[in-house]
Parts: sequence; C-alpha cells; structure tokens
Amino acid sequence: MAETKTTKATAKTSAVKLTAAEEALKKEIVGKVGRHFGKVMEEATPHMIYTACALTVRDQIMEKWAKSHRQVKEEGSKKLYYLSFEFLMGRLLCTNILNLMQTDEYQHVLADLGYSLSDIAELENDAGLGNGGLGRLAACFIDSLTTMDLPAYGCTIRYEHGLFRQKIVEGYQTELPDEWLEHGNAWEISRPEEAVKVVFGGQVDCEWVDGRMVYKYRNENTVLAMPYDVPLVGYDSKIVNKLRLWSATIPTDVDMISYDRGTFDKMMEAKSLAKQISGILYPDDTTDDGKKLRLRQQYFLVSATLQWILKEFEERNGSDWSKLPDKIVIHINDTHPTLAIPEMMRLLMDEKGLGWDEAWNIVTHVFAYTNHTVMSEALEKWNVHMFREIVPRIYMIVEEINRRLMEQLEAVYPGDKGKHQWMAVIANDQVNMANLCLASCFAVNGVSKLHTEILKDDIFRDYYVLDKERFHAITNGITFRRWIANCNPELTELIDSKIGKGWLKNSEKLAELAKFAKDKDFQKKFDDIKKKNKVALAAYIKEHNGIDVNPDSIFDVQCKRLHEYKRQMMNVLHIIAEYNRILSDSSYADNYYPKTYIFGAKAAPGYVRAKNIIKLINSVADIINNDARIKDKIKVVFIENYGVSIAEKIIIAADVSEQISTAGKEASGTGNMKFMLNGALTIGTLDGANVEMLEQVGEDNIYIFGLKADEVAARLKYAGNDEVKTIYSTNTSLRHALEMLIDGSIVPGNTSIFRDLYQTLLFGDYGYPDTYMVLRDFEEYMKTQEKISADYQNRSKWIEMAIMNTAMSGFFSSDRTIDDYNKKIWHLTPIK
Ligand code: 26Q
Repeated sequence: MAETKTTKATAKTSAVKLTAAEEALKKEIVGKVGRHFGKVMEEATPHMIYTACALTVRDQIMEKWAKSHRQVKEEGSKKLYYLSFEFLMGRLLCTNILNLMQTDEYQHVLADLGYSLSDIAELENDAGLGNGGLGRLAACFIDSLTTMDLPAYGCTIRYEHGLFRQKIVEGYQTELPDEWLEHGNAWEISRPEEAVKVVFGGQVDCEWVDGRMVYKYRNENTVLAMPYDVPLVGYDSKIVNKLRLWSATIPTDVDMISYDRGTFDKMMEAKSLAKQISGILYPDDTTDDGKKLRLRQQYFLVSATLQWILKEFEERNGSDWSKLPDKIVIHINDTHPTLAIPEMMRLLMDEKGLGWDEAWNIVTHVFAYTNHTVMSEALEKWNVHMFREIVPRIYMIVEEINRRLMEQLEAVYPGDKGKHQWMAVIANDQVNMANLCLASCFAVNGVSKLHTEILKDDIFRDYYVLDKERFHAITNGITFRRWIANCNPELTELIDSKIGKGWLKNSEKLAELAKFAKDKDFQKKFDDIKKKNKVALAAYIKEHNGIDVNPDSIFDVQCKRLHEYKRQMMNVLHIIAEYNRILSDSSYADNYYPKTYIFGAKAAPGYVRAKNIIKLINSVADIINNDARIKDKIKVVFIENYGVSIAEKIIIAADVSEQISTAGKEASGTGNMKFMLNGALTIGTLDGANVEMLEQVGEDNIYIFGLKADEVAARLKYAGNDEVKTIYSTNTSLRHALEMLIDGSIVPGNTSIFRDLYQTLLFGDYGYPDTYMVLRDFEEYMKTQEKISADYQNRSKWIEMAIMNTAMSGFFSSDRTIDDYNKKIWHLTPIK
C-alpha cells in the first residue's frame, strides 16, 4: 500500500454544487462502496473509496470497450502486439480519469464526499512491473497508441512482485518484496476461458505419421497461463486497448483421482514451477537456477502470447496463414521476448502443419525488434545446454535457423569464419538473442539518432550492410498526458491559458509558447509554479528524509537506474569537490549559490559497485548536511524507492536535470525528456536523445559538456593511463575528492569501504582505468556547473531558458514516436 495516510477531511471541502452528471457519479461511487464492500459511506475506509472510484472508471471503460472491440473486428484492422518483459505503468486512476476527460467531475464528487482526488489516488500501489526506461517506454507507447486510436495490445507477465521495494538502511540499499497486489488490482479482469498451456523441458521424440513429422514430448512439465486484461483508454479517443498480463498456475486437469505418489509429487512440482514463473520480475540470475527461471519466464510469456495471437487470427481470418503479416505485427521490446520467433515457427509447423519455408516466410514478415542498449553485458546470450534443457523443441528450431543462416553467410562471405561466428545465432555454445532477431525480423530500430548510428556502424554493422533498408532510427518519446498534464496540472493550465488545449494531443503546438518566453507576467507565473512544486518536494523530503532543504536553492536532480555509465559517481565527486572548496576558499563560499542535490536510483541487487555508489551518496549526504561550517549551502538528498509515482513529484520540481552518461552508452534516455518538458535545464553529454534535445532547444538553452561518442570510443580502443595520470596530478580538487574516498573522511575512520570505487577509476578492473571517462570529463563538468550557478542567479534569463525548454519539447511526445513506428514499421490504420 502506498504510504501516504489519507484520512477523511473533517469538513466538507466542496464549495461547488454538483451537476446532474456529478450527482449520478456520486451515486455510483456510494453504490460501489455498498455493493463491493457492504459498507455505508460513514464506515468506508479511504482505500474502499479508492477502489469504488476505480471501479466506476472501469465500468465506463468497459462500456467503450465492447464498442471498440466490435469496431476493430468489423473493420478487420491490423493489430499490434507489443511484447515486453517490463511495463512500468505506475498508477492508473488519475490518468484514466484524465483520458476520459473527467478530472473535474471526480474532483468535485470526491470533494463533496469529503475527500480529495489526489489523496485518494495516492492510495493506489504503483504497478512497478519494470525497472527503468525500457519498461516506462512500453507504458508511454500503449498510452499513445490508444490515444491515436491504433489497435494494440501490450503483453507481459503478471509478476506477483514487481521490482523490489528499496529501503535504505544505514546508507545501504536493501531490497524488500514489492507487494503491489496486496489489495487486489481493481483494473484487471481475469479471463480463465482464454487460459493456455505452456510446456517446458522433457524430451522430444520425432515420428513420421501420415507423411509428416510429429513431435511428441516425454517427462515434460506443463503450466497453465492465465490471462488478466487491463483495459486502457487513450486521451479523448475512441478505442480501448488492453494490457494482457499472464499469470502462471497449474493446469486444472491434473489427475487427482489416481492419487498415487507420482502424480502428487508431479503436481507439487508443477505448482512450485508455476509459482516461480510469475513470481518476480528479474529473479537473481547469478546462479544457474536463477538463469533457468528467467529463461522459463521468457518462454512462458511468448508461448502464451503466441498461442493467443494465432487463435485470435484464426477465429477472424480462418487458416490462411499467409495473411498473417497483413493482419498482425509483433514488436519485440529488446531481446527478452525473442523466443517468440522460434515459438511461432513451432506453432505454425507442429500445430498448424505448415512446412519450414512457408512458416519462415510468414515469421520473417511479422516480427520487428527494438534494441535498447549497446552495453555488452546486457546483450543476452544463453548457454545451449541450458536452453536445450528448458525448451528442447525450440532449441531444435533455433538450430535449424542457424544452420540455414550459416549456409547463406557462406554464400555471401565464403570462408570468412570470423564473420560467420560473429553473426551466428549459435556460436561458442551460446544462443545469441540479438542475432536471432537480426536474422528473423523485418525491421530493426535504435531509440535515438546517435544510438542507431552506433548500431549501424558498430555492433550490428555486419547485418546492416547486408540489408540497410530494414534499419530505422526512431527517437523515443514520453506521453505528455502523464508527464505534464497529470503530474503538473498547474503548468498544464498555464500553458492552456496561453495556447489553448490542443497541444496535449498535438505536441508540436507547444512551440507557440516560445513567444511568451520573455513575457514578464508569463515568466512570473511559470516560476511561481516551479517554486510551488519545489516547496511540495521539500515537504516530501522533510517527511521522508528528515532533511530541511531550501526551496530557493537550485534543485539539481539525477534520478534514474544506478549504473556506472550513467555516472552518478561523477556527480558525487563534484559535490565533494564543491564542499571542499566552500570550506577552503572563503570568497568562493561567500558567492556560492545554495544547491540541493537530489538523487533517486535503484541498483540491480547483484551489482555490488552500484550499491556502493548508493552508500557513497548517502555517506556524503550525512557529512555535508550535518556540517555547520557550510551553513546549509549544499544539501544532498537520496530519495528512497525511486519509481514512477515519486518521479512525478521530483521531475516537476527540478531546476537542473543531470543527463551525464558517458557518450555512446545511453541509448536514448527518456527521463531527460520529462525534465525538459517541465522546464528544467539539462546539463548533459552529447549522448542518446540529448543530441536531439540540443537540436530542438538550441545551444543557448542547454548545458552540453564532455567527450563525444567517437572520442570516448577512441580512448577505449587503447589501454593506457597516461591521460588519467596527468589528470590526477594536475587537477587538485579532483585528486582531493578522490583521496577522500580512501582516507576515512567520508565514513569517519573507514578507509576500505570505498576503495573499490577509487580503484576502478584510477586503475580499472583489467588494468584499464576510468572506463566511463569520469576523470576525463570531470573538469568540464565542473566548469559547466559553475556556469549554471552563475546563470541561475539571472532569474529572468533562467526562466526564459526554462520556458524555451518546455516550448521546444514537442518533438519528444511519444505520439510522434508512435507515428514514426507506424509509418516506418507497423502500418496500422486508426479505427474510424
Ligand atoms: C538482460 C539480461 C539479463 C537480465 C536482464 C537484462 C536486462 C533487463 C533490462 C537488460 C536491460 C534492461 C533494461 C534496459 C533499459 O531500460 N534500457 C533503456 O531503455 C530506454 C528506452 O529505450 C532508453 O531510453 C535508455 O537509454 C536505456 O538505457
């Protein structure tokens, strides 16, 4: 349960007389409380009120749903299935109400009942079925698809536990289970009639029967995939789409009558397998058992989804499978759902009786793949022995795909064994999932211009040169409905008052705001809203961290997954350097404009170094926040359990957005766009979508620094630490900050705790120092920060720049991204 305590307002806050429609809505809500919980309003808990509201919203969506379903069917529309292991939806009550255009109505009715909509909405647990950008992107996409009336389904696992809940204990991250379903999920509808079986393991025997190969399984394990549908409405749109969540359970037809030991044991085994499969997002995969579980999760999602897709197709179009590519497109969000490709081959051949060539011709026109990372450790590879053990029939198909691929490559590059290996689906006893996508998908895309260039020039180069047409650059985007309308209603209203409401659906219109950037009255209103949001965040920080922060200080924010390439480390080293300078240089101290550094980040539970960086941030915070000598000029805050809902509060209160990844490493970033939209200025490298932000907003309105992607790549080619040595010996403030990591001044008396962090920067893991260019970029970062502090004090100029950021962020709407995907890849038609 979300932690905010909501009690009924003692006096009615409503001053508004309800309209007839609002009276009817009120009756509905009161009725739900009675029918659903058997309570009268006086006895209802705030959580019951939340559920009652959600159910009234759901009813309205369901009415639209039936109609939309019929229409999609009648129009015979092509459909998109977006397969993703993550859907980071956050809360749904307010976005659904906004999308139904009923925010005022719900606000009035709840006020009349003595509650506030925003307090009630806080009671919803975040659907945190994801970890970062990739999962949130999926959630933004489904909102945009629906808003644009395009028929689409999101497909994922109904994890019992989403990403862990982070609790900071003595500065360290600890992980607690996320209990998002503890009070049920008001949005989902279970569909037991559409459950399907998914088969794992065992042995596969081949037999010729009536001139055709039949595959029979022995000693296999079967789980039942149970679908739960969450209907989704778009903003002021006709269609209702859905997110389908698959939950694993045991098949109900287990023979319990012959209750012999073997059956019982098998049932218990199946039960435990099922429980694990949809138990948790990202099980610990440092062990073989953990890896196997993750592979089972992958097969579970794709097998269930593919069976459903083919069944739907067959019901609508009969069994002319050659029509499949005209009627459906399946998008693979990173390589995690790649097994969908061989699974479709299996279903078409083994179940529907197609031959290899016929099936392959269909499959290679149905799947599209997005890559989200160039980091080698995130490019999935599976050990062939494990793969064969878990999904034996799928392994046979992957082997055949690889065999045919090798034949083709031999024809194109005769004898070039190195290239064959590099491009192979199976090589060195591993199944290479990205290569499986590259060998099978009709479209491949990167998520920003720069990222796509890197894919084409570097990691996917050999595939690119063989077929350039398939590769697309499609820059990510964010839904403006959640990332401004919902989370920053006052700014939304201010913008509406100047340029009308159209921009929420037609984001390019935001540019019209530019002409007010110098308008003093508009500047004041814009700044007042930022200040109000900062005051609210300061209150949150006081409540949760017990730290007083000054809302007039510069709120400098870095919130994102914790990773070395994102360089939270550079940010902390810089804070230490500023702190040292305030203590040692009185004229610097006198002129120092107060700053509040805000961090939010989860580290992967097995990523020890990332967890140490969290400890470092918290330890630096302890030292600085409690040092009277710096007179509260710097505050450092680590906000626990960063996720969608807290992001909505932080982003709108930021003055400065830290987007400081090592150039070439951040595929796109989407947090960067959310901050820009809400009028924060970016300090960033030329990486990912920052490059395009610069293009949109112009160099006067963004703070760019640091090595470029090609300069980083050049340095990574040659081991050698001359550059690092020179920096260490010449940059005294950096050296001093680094030394403090190991001289016991950050955790008093402890000289070992941050030694690994020190060591990796200066000497590296394999004798190659500073892999992420923290030291190389430090000086320029520091100078850029100084410029920001100076510029911030020219208030009018700063607010003008902030307004320009909001105004020029229209390009980053996910509606534009979806339009790009649709024109280049999916070719869906909006329902009429
Ligand atoms: C891989 C192998 C084994 C286990 C887990 C994984 C794994 C899981 C999740 C690898 C990567 C992810 C998530 C990646 C991610 O969130 N990438 C981000 O995607 C955003 C949307 O495109 C981009 O904006 C970010 O730049 C990118 O980091």
